[in-house]
Parts: sequence; structure tokens; C-alpha cells
Amino acid sequence: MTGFKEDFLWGGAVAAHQIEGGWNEGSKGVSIADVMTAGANGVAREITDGVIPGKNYPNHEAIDFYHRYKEDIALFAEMGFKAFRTSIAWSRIFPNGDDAEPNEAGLQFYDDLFDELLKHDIEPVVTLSHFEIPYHLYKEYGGFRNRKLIDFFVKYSQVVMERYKDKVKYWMTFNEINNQADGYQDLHAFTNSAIIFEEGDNKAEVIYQASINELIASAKVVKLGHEINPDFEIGCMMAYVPVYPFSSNPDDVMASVKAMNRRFFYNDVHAKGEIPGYVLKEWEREGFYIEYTQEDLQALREGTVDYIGFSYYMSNTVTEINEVNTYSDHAVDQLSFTQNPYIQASDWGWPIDPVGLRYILNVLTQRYDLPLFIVENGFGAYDTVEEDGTIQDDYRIDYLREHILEMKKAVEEDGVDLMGYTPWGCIDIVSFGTGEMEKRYGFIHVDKDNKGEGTLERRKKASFDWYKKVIETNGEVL
Ligand code: BGP
Repeated sequence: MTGFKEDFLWGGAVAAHQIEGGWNEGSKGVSIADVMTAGANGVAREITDGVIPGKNYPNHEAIDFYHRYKEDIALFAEMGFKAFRTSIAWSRIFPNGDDAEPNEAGLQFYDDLFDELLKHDIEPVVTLSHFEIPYHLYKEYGGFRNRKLIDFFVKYSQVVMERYKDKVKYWMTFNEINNQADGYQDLHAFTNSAIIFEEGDNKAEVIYQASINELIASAKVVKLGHEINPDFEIGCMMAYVPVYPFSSNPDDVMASVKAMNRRFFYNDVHAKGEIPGYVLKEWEREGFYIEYTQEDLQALREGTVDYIGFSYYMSNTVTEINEVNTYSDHAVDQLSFTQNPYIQASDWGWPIDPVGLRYILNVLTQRYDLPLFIVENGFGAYDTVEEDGTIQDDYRIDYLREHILEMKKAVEEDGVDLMGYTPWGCIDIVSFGTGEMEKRYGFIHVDKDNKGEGTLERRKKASFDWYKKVIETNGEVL
């Protein structure tokens, strides 16, 4: 028997803005994702000032899951999914984010979606904020730099947790909360924070303020969720890219410690309920003024998470020489990285490192001793539809097999408590980094290209039957 527990949550993961489409249907408001442009081969995306039809493709229609979810869920059930991770689009529930009353049509859509999943015995795993906050909260309030968003987020979360308290058991608050880098765009950090920077801002200071506001909001939601339903399992969600020292040079080792602390900061608050000393010292050293109250600190202590959800795609490597200490005008994570000579990279330059997954599973278990949930992992690639209509994505099977083998070692040899595994983009969806379709992750191909053209026809790839066997045998047959 393999080490995976009998109720291991095998499944797949997506996000509302990358799969649903129906961007203005059912009285949904505009989200920050609706106003981002496509990336044109990975070139940085930009935020347009409002929706510019044709310019924000293909986010708008994505793959039309909003109308096709029953067909897609039947395919997930055919693979044997035990769980399906997606997000609720906040702007379907509160179109502007600060509305007095929720939007019933939006609430009904997710009622129908969760019912369809449960009909197939698939557990919904729900992300409350996945890089898609209501555009109005960005435009009017400047995003999470404004602490008013704490209350807006708590109100939205309370409405959906109460509405779906008998359908959804697994929740997580902010997707990749540590993914605050503003590497894509000079003026905005458009992940969950959706910050508008102002003249004279110190970017790192503002991003830390937005981060603390999100962490306070998350902690309040965890506490509230447990009051709504004590059976809820509510986690955080981190982007874990382990950072190795480039050499055994002690300065490189310290550089990797500092790089990892920029990730651990978020997880330490989520899991331990305290702002760690190495961050408080940094704020003091840099002269940052980060606003929070004693009540906020109490909320952090009372709202620690039940599990750690995280994405794993790659590892990075750092040398002290390259550490760019640019707090004055860059985001908190502007370490420049060195290519690891022992590791190959994907078509998009993402280092392929299955052992790194076992490594981070161990590091997190040692640091937090909490259940872990891999809610994103996957291989973005160009796929080819052959003459006979098949898609031979053996490269994706190889990538996933190698990572599952490392998961097994972590469970069987290292004693890691692993809850589940939901590979990213279980069906081809819009890439976050490029805003385009042709960086594909799915077990299911969707006929749509970067120009938004195609029939949207779904087609099983070779990995579909492979993953079905993996789930059937609980990870025994790979
Ligand atoms: C993570 C996001 C996901 C997903 C993934 C793959 O950071 O949580 O939303 O997009 O990255 O990235 P991409 O789609 O750019 O290949």
C-alpha cells in the first residue's frame, strides 16, 4: 500500500477568472482580472482603465465554464476526482465590493456549481480571493493598502461561508498571499492586493501594509468560519518557490535564509498568529510605518489556520552577490536569482525540480507541524493536437509522476501529513502570467488560442487516462 491516506484528496485546481468567462453575466461586477491585458508571449501585462472590449482578451470568456461546468465536472468525475479547487469571484457576490447587499444571481451560480460537484462526490475546495478582487475596490480605495478592505473582505467571506456552510468544508483565504512582487508592472501590484501606488510611496512599505491588512482579514475570516461551522477546514495559500543557496559559501546560505524569510513572513503570521521578529526588525531598520492595532494583533492570534495550502512549480537559487537590496523602490521580493546548474527549465523558464517539492514539504512540517495541501502543481506547455486528434502530453505525465514520487517519499519516509493534491489547470484555462491560452496545463485540451479563437471543444489528452489510473490506485500506479 502507498503512503497516501485513504481519504487523500486527489483532484484539480483552477480559479474563477481563469476558467469561468461570463465576466458580466448574472449581474457580476468588473474584477481586476477583467481589466488586465493579455501578455503577448509572456511580456508583462498591464491594467487598463476599465474594460476595453477586445483588449482584455481572453480573460473575458476564459473557457466558458460559467455555462459548461456540468460537462467539465462530468469529465473530472470520469478521472475520479475527490476534490475540485476553484475560487469564488468576489465581484459575482458583491459586484463593487462595497455594496450593501449581496447579488443573489452570483450566490445562486455557486450553489448550482457546488451541487453539481457534490452530485459526483467531489469535494469543493474554495479560494476566497484569487487575484480577482472587484475593480471598484482597486479604483476607489487603492486596493488592500486601504484597511477598509479588511471589513469588505470579512463581509463577503461571511456571506459565502454561511450560504455554503453545508456544501463546502475546505476553504482557503488569499491565493498565493506572498505573491506580492510587482515584477509585472511598475505602478500596480495586481495579485490580491491590487495596490495603486502613489507619488512618493515606498513600494515595499506599502506592500507590507497591504500584506498585513490581508493577513488580518484572513485571520478574522478563519475565526468567523469556525463559528459558522466548526467542521470547516480553513487554510492559508502560499506560493512556495524554495530558494537554495547557490553554493556552500556561508554568504549564499544567508542570502537563501533572507529570501525564504520573505515567504515565511506570511506563513508565520497565518500559522503562528504573530508578526515575526525578523520582519519587525526590518520595519524598524527601514523606518517603515505599518499601521495595525492591538485588536488586530489579537485577531491574528485567534485566527490561525487549520492547514497550509500551497503552490509548488519550481525552485530558485540565490547568491549573496546578486541579492538586490532595493527596498527603497521595489517590492519586498526583488532578489535576483541565479540559474541552478543542476536543473533544467520549462519553455517559460520555470526550473523543473521534483526533489524541491519533497524539500519544501519537509521544511514546512519542521517549521509548522500542520497538515499540508498541495493545491497547485503542474507543467505549463505548448500542446499539439495530432492529425488523429490525440494529444500526447507525455512531458506533462513525466513532470507530474516525478513530483508525485517525491510526495510519496515525503509521506512514507519523512512523516509529512499530506491532505491532498490538486494539480493546477486540470483543464486548459487562461494563464495568469500571460493572459493567454497557449501555456496549457490541462488533462483536458480546450480548443481556444491566444487570439480567443476556437470551438471551445474539450478533448482528453494522454494524461487524462494516466491521472485516472493514479487516482484509482491512490498513487500506486504512476
Ligand atoms: C500561480 C497562480 C495560478 C496559476 C499558476 C500558473 O501563481 O496561483 O493562478 O496561474 O500560477 O501560472 P501561469 O498561469 O502564469 O502559468
